[in-house]
Amino acid sequence: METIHSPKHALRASKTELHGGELVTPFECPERVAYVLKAIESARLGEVSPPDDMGDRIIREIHDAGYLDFLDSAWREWEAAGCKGEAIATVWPSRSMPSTKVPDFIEGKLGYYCLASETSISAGTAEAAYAAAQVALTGAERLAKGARGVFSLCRPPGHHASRDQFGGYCFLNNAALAAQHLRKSGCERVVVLDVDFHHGNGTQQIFYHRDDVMFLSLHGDPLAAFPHFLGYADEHGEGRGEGFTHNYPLPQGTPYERWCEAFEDARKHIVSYGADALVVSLGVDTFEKDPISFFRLSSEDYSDMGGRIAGMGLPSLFVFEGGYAIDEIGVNAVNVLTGFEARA
Ligand code: SP5
Ligand code: ZN
Repeated sequence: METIHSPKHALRASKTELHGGELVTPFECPERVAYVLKAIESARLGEVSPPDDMGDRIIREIHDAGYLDFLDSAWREWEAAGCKGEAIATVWPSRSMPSTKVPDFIEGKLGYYCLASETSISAGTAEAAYAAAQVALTGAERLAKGARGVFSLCRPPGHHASRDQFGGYCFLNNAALAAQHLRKSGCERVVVLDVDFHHGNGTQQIFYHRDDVMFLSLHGDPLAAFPHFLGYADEHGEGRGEGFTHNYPLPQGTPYERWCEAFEDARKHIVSYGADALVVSLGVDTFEKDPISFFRLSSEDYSDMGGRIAGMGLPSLFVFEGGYAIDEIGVNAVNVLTGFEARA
């Protein structure tokens, strides 16, 4: 299987994450990609190629223009305001302050365009996010040209980024961009299956009113897990999108057998939808040793997961999302891909 990868991911090297009331070194760090590349090599998965520059046409279809301008200028404006640390949102429009105005000052803009304050904006963040988007779009293009399986090794991840908000370590929604590119390249129906531990709130929001992209997510119950405010089982889509969103919130300690029950239900929806292509938001933070999550998958389970995904018989693009148990992140991600190839 071909991997698409850009060294520009390293431009995203934030020093701070707000975690348990402390500013810690982010879980979502550049070393994650180094470990995955090492595992790709050891497993002889296949060629690692740079992305093509696919431009910003699809990015502008998925994301809000004001939000994209904000991402481009946020770090500059933050520094110009004399701030010493990294850019962290501190105040939001909310139930009791429901203004929809976009403030002029960076502090207000951050609140407007941010959905979770653990994620700091630092120098180079926008450039890295743009490179990750190109990695996703290039993977989608390979699939559109006939590849059976491709791995877009995106970093920073994307599935928490909505049309106009960043957070959850995500800035541009790589999986949504890939799905949209597939739609514009001749696929009538595309499925995004999100197997990251966290609910893919951004992807769900982006496609919530559409029937041409089905979204399904298996994740830690938002009552207990980030992002808390989306991802419940009663969210099914709206308007034309009614019936094209499916959520599987799962409890603390979920073992692989229980995860598979949810997967098999999701598989039925995917097969009856009659999709032309599948985008997998591949996070491996479902791993038993993940430091911020609470499922109990083992490294071997990921090989089986890849086989089950291949069993759906769809051209599949794997878009990398989360996974923070650094020592095993590479083996776990690559197990999904080799498991897929063994059954494809
Ligand atoms: C892409 C992705 O996986 N993003 C995840 C973002 C999660 N950020 C907030 C996590 C809060 C975790 N609190 C867990 C406490 C564990 N003791
Ligand atoms: Zn995650």
